[in-house]
Amino acid sequence: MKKVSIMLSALCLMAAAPLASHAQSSEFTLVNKQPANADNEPRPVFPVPTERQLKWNQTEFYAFFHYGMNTYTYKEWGDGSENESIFAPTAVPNPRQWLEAVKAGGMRGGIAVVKHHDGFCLWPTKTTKHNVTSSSNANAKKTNIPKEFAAAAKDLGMKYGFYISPWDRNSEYWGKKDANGNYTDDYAKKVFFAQCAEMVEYGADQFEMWFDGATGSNGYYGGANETRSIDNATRYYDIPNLRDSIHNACPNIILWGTGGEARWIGNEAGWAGETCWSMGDGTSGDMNAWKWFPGESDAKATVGGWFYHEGGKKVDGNGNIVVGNEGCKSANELFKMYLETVGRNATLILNFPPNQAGRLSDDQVANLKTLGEMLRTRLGHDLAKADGVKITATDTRSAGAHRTYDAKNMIDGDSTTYWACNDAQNTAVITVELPSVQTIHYVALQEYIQLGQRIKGFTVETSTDGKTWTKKGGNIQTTTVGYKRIIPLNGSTNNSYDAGTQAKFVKISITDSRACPTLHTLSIY
Ligand code: FUL
Repeated sequence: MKKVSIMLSALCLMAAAPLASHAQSSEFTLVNKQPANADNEPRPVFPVPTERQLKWNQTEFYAFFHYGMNTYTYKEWGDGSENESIFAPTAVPNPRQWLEAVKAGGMRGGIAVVKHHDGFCLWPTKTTKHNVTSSSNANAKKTNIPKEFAAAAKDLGMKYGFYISPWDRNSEYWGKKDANGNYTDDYAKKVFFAQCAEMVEYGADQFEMWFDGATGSNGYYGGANETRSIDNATRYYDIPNLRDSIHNACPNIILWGTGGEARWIGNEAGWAGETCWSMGDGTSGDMNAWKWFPGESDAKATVGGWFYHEGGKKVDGNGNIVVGNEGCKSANELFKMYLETVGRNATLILNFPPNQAGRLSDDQVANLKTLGEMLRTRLGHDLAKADGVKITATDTRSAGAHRTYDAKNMIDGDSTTYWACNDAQNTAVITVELPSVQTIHYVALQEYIQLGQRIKGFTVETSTDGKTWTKKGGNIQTTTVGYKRIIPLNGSTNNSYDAGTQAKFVKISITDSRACPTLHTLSIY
């Protein structure tokens, strides 16, 4: 394995370089020198995504795997005092089986929890004894989740990343203060940075590192058994430095949540707002926010907790084990979540918890197969890409030296070519003509977000003859598009796959946009 390390010392060299002296910069004037625009590309509407945010968005649908100490204690949050031998897998955990199952479910990657709030590390870390090697169980000693997970993902051609809980209820250093009442940096330096660096060693091609936002409560804390909290997670974990270091080692990684590069969608129920900007916060974002901050929806594919609790057992508020709910949500429910997240300009990270044998249960695997088939049947065959399809737009930007902005760029299967209007043209009508009347269920649109998220309003209509048009999408707000928007033509995400609509023509009218609209893909299913 190529050793990639985060060099803490290098961070010290990042102090601001001295600025050029004013005496030398007398030629500095406010002349607006725009670079030549030979391709006549539209000017970006800021903010725009970074290259790594763009790549991350393309992952769209990926899995979460909550596995660890809690799998054996029936808890959702361990307090960090758990004896390591409680972690006793009945077989060596098999991350390859997890990834194969979610791949069949239509997912492009996954994120494995390698340390939850209880601080127990699912790899042989040098940072704490509270890890797999300290368990007396033979299968635990052979466990190395990040290593096996990364290897399997690479082999299966999937994206991968890790969840490392910043909050650590086992560590003596977490939330510790010095004699003056100031937080020490021991936890950030000795534990958290070091653990992130160990993760980085498992692969430079990770796509996301997941830092949740929990900021403390009671815990073991090295035996102190007290309540601790922190006041500012970004400062306490020194996130700006950590982020730069990780980016240096893993150029395509984005740091989720506390890491500041993608946002929580505001609920764990698997839905984003029908209006959803990649800026701002929460379910809908904010068109006027300054920073590109795309939404990710974290949701559970099972009823019950994030962790698998054999037999539905869970620990109640009094510390007693009771039998709760467990089992899979139906594939239909998961498909609805997909429409309401991936179909609304967010990504979906869907949790599948491995059991005490370190495997996904047979019912989860079967459910994933059903979901994968549903996705392939319903959204796997784009009718707009068939031979003989015609597409026109009421406005087409003038071509540049190496680029055209023709409507056909939306159906060429190439996400680097796009249709755009001329400047100051914020509305347009796009019409697609299929070779014959067909049964259709969904229309999907994708903006060329490299130039910013622009579209503020659109409508979808269909026709069999190109003369009589019917508005589609029911009462769904057809406002934003963003990275991807999928409109069920019957207006229901709940029961979107009915007998369908008969149509030869599909018309998209863009009714409002922050600047001339762009679209790289229009799909019909
Ligand atoms: C939260 C945690 O507190 C939960 O246990 C779970 O891991 C969820 C995905 O993130 O912040």
